[in-house]
Amino acid sequence: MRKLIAFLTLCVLVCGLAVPALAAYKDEYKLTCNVAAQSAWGKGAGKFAELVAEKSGGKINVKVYYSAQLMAGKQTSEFMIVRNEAADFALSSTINWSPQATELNLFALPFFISSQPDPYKALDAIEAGKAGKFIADALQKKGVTVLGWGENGFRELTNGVKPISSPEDMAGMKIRVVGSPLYLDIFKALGANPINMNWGEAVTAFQQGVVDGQENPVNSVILPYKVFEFHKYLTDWHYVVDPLLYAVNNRVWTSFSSEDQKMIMECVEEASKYQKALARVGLDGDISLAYLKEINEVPQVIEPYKYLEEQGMMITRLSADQIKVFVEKTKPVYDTWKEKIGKDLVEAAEADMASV
Ligand code: X2X
Repeated sequence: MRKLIAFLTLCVLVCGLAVPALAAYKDEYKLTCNVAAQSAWGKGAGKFAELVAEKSGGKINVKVYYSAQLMAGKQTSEFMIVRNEAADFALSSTINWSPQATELNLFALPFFISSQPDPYKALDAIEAGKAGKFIADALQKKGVTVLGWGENGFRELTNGVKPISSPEDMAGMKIRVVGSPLYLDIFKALGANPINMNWGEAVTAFQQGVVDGQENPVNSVILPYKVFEFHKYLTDWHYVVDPLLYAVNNRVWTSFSSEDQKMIMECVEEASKYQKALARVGLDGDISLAYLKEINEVPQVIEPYKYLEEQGMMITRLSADQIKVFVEKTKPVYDTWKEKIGKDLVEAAEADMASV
């Protein structure tokens, strides 16, 4: 009997030690992505998976599930999926995770970041600064580790009815938005009729004229999804920005060796630089174009607005006075949401932006 116990104890010890090492790595790591592979966003997800496969010598296999496959189209449940490990990794929009992580609404405070002298620099400063760390800490407490930032982009308004240069032009207009309370509040404050809809159904809704308009970034969404085929008018108002997060489930992250964690971080850094450049090309002067030239990844369209005009779109560029009217109309929403997001975070972001 003693021998048996000794033998069993030995088995438990040996297995106990051996199991984590054997079971640590999965055959496939699922990465969730809300959009299609051909978008700037989708390409950033694909690049990350490619780099990890290459740098790990095939040991770590990240498979990208595009177009919201892992969440049956319901984009605002994506955070739960990563938290519950139904997905291991994500390249996700801050909007889609904002219902579960209030801090992420920071980027959707109307005209908060776009009112800075250089909105791209301001955004980078937030991501790299105190506010970015605050957000990463908050997400980690909820079960998800932020590895780096990507970008969907500043969101512009398109519609199929008429040019919009003032809130009055939007009166009663049905505008598709993500199911995020802050977006609903903004469009209600502007007098429009916001309709909450998943992106997976939105393009059909544009085609069928179920809604009059929508808002999304030019390079990441309006171009690859050919929104110009349904909407002739674009208002270039940059009212909010949508950063992306390269993220991983906490348990999955700690299951990697420290060397592999380091390697994965390097992949995120490289993929994120490439992805952000695709999201910004033609919108940030020559900065992103120069980088894409350097890495030999210049996309077909490098002047997005010129391209959209060639497709028959009419672009409305707002003057400072016209923007002011939108800012004033949305001020009550800004004030309410500053409280909800937390003054500390908003003030940290202000300090980060002031540092550039
Ligand atoms: O649904 C959208 O508008 C999109 C594609 O931009 C996001 O996933 C936030």
